[in-house]
Order: sequence, then structure tokens, then C-alpha cells
Amino acid sequence: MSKACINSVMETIIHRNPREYEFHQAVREVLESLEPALDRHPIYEKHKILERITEPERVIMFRVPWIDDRCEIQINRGYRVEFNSAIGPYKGGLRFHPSVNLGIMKFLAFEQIFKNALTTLYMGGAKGGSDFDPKGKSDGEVMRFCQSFMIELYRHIGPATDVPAGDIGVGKREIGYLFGQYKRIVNEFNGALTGKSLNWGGSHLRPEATGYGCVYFAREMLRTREEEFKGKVCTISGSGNVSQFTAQKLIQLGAKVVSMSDSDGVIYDPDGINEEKLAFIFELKNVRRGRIRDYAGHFKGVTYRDGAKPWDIPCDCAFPCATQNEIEEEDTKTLVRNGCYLVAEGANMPCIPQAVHVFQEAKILYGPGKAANAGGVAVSGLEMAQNAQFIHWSREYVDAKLQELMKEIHDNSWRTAKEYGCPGDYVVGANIAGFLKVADAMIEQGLV
Ligand code: NDP
Ligand code: 2IT
Repeated sequence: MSKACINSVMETIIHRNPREYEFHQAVREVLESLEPALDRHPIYEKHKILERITEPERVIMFRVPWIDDRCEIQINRGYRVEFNSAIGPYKGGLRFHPSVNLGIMKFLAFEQIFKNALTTLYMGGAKGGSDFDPKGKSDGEVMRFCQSFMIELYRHIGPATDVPAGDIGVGKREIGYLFGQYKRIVNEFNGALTGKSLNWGGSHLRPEATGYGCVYFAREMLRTREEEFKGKVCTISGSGNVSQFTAQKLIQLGAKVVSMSDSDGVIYDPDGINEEKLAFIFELKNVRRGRIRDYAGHFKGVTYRDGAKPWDIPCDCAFPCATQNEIEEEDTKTLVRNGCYLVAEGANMPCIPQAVHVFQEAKILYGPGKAANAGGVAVSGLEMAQNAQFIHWSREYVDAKLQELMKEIHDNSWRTAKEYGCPGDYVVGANIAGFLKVADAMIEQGLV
């Protein structure tokens, strides 16, 4: 019965949202894993929850005109997908990357609904961004773009309405320019954005939260096999915000991190990236905005491969932290063949569906993004709480809170998977746990 319902909802989604492939992929993954819950609770079918939860509450698309350094007019497209507000104000990051389109925005906003529900905090799901490419732009150009973007976005956001944050291409610098323009327009200093700098309303540990949280989640996965990170060989993709702090926490816990990458290629450091070498990457990526290949030129014994990914490097644990669909079926087979038995997703939907099936069949520890990378938005939730009370929590307090939340997300996913007949399957556990919370809230709030 539920299978038929899922198939018919999927058909409508593909028909109604043509060419939005990433959105179809994200929805299919969630719906297929909900089957045991839908079979057990017919109330969701009666209330047409699948049809309702896959239709965004609001989609905003807008023109973003700006002037570049040569005084030429540039036009980009801006987006904000406000997907679901059943359990709190819309919440989710902004992505600035040339690949951004409506399908990618909708997949990310859809994932965010369930991720935010898992954090135990009160946040709905949203995502936004633009096809603007910050790479190679001057600070002045990035500022003018952000200001133009906010001239439209401001009317849709607010601390109790919708609270954007960072994602790919949106970090401390962009959040600063966006917040400055927001404050200027609304004439109010409030918590309408998270990821702010520490000295003007930001939270301790928000920059670290996604990467640290991902490692805390993976630590709980290892604990189920009575293991720890000490001595484990780990590969990481990407070298941006999430990758950098995933690496830092792994190094602190005694693991050996042997790879990082960017969209040009991958470095392999068989001796391991230590704190000192990681400081080089922080400076290279965050200050000089350079390419990862420079790392190979700077340290001995390191190889750099142009256009390659890290998945053929033998490892115990793999952390995809760059972007969607970066692990394909062949990569998964190579990972498993080389002995990898833990994958924790720092990125959103980094594995194609066939790759996920390989992990599930091999029964390795596989932590899907909406659980494993929820630490970022969780600390964003803590930033919102601090802003609302005009208070500031210590680094130690926020770190303790983050560890506690990641353990709760892990335990909830683990418990729910078992309860619904799929022990050890974090995909089923995370999707069902997130879904039940949002679906129940939707039913209680009536047909809105
Ligand atoms: P950053 O912009 O800081 O870094 C992104 C990294 O991924 C860079 O190394 C970039 O390389 C690489 N990358 C981006 N796009 C591609 C691509 N198409 N192909 C290959 N490499 C690519 O972003 P974040 O670290 O913030 O985000 C990384 C992932 O984590 C994303 O999937 C994001 O959605 C997810 N995430 C982020 C959170 C956050 O708090 N920031 C929270 C939860 C999830 P290059 O510099 O060459 O482009
Ligand atoms: O994908 C994500 O969870 C994020 N980019 C973080 C969102 C947030 O609001 O902190």
C-alpha cells in the first residue's frame, strides 16, 4: 500500500518539477526509506503528508544586478526556498556557486527539513543562494553583490521568520556584508542571520560546528563497535569550512588524515596532515584563497593529482565534505575493497543512490549528511537562542552542547532504525525520526 503511494507521489513530483534532478534524488531517498513508518501509521497517508511535505511552502526567485570592478553590469539570479515551517522559523544556509539552480536549492531545502528536526531544536527547513561565483572576485565585488542580494532578501527574512546562514561560497566575509546591509535596511540589530562574527553576535564554535559535529557523530558510530579514532587512517574531500574543521577534530582525536581536495584536484600526504600543516591549509584557503595543489609544493612526500578525488586512497574512514554526488558507485566499491568501514557525510548528499546501496549492502558504518552534518545548523540554533536573550555562551559550554546534540542525533537515528526493523541503517533511522516529528506537527496544525 505505502509503496504504491510513494511511487505515485514520486511520479507527480517528477512531472511537476521537470529537470530538477537533485530534488528528485533527495525526495526519492527520503520517501523510499519511510516505507516501514508509513505502513505502521496510516494517518500520514490519510492526511496526504507525503504530497504536502514535498511541496515547498514558498519559493522566491529574484534578479540580483551589480557592478563589477570594470564598471560593467552583471546579473545573477537569487533564490530562497522556504520549504517547511511546521516546527520553527525557516532555517538553512545560502550557497553562492555557479552550479546553483532551482533543483539544487530545493534538494538542499528539503534535506534541511529533516536535518533540523533531528537537532531537537525548533527550526523549519529552507535554503537559498545564487549562481554568483565568488571565486576570483575582489572583496569590493563580493560586497556589492551581497548588498544587492540583500536588497531583495531582507523582506523575506527575520529572527522569527527565516534565518539564513553560510554554505558553499558563503563564509564569514559574505555573512558580514549580508548582515551589514540587512541591518542598514531594517534599522534593527537582530539575529536574522547566523554565522556572524564572534564580536557582533556570533556564537563560539559556529565555524567549527559542522566539521567537529561530523566527527562527534562518527565517534558515536565507532563506539557501537567499541572502537575509537586513535590511529585510524582518514580521507577527506574538499578543503573548505567543513573539511578544515573535520580534519582538525580528527587530528585532535589521534586519527591520521591523509587527503584533502578542491575542485581542481586532490593531495595525498601519507605521513598525515598535522596541526602545523593544517595551519598552512587554513591560511592557503581562507586568507590567500589559493588552490590545494600548493600544499604538495610546500611539504615533502606529498602527491597531487589533477582532476582526481580521494576515494581510491586506502583508508579506514572517509569523510566526503565537498559537494553533492561526489561519490559514485565505482568509488564506493573501491573504498569498500580497500577496507574502508566508516563513511560520515560532512557534505549534503555527496553519494549517488547506487553508492549508498553499496555501503548498505556491505554493512559498513554509513552516516548520511542530514544526521552527520547537523552540527552546523545545531550551533546556528544555539546562536539564535543566544541572540534572542542578548547573551553569550562560552566556547566550552557550546562545545559540550554540540557533543550532547550529536550524540542525541546519533542515538535517535540508531534507535529509530531498530524500532522500524532496519537495525544499523542510519539512513532509515534519520529519515524516519526527522519525518515523524515534522509530520505530527503538520497534522496538529491543520491544513495550512
Ligand atoms: P566551502 O565553500 O567552504 O568549501 C567547499 C569545498 O568543496 C571547497 O574545497 C570546494 O573546492 C569544494 N567544492 C565545491 N563545489 C565543488 C564541486 N562542484 N566539485 C568539487 N569540489 C567542490 O563550503 P562548505 O565547507 O561550507 O560546504 C561543503 C559541503 O558541506 C556542502 O555540501 C555544504 O552543503 C555542506 N554543509 C555545510 C555546512 C556549513 O555549515 N558550512 C553545514 C552542513 C553541510 P573549490 O574551492 O575548488 O570550489
Ligand atoms: O547545510 C547546512 O546545514 C548548512 N549549510 C548550515 C545551515 C545553517 O543554518 O546553519
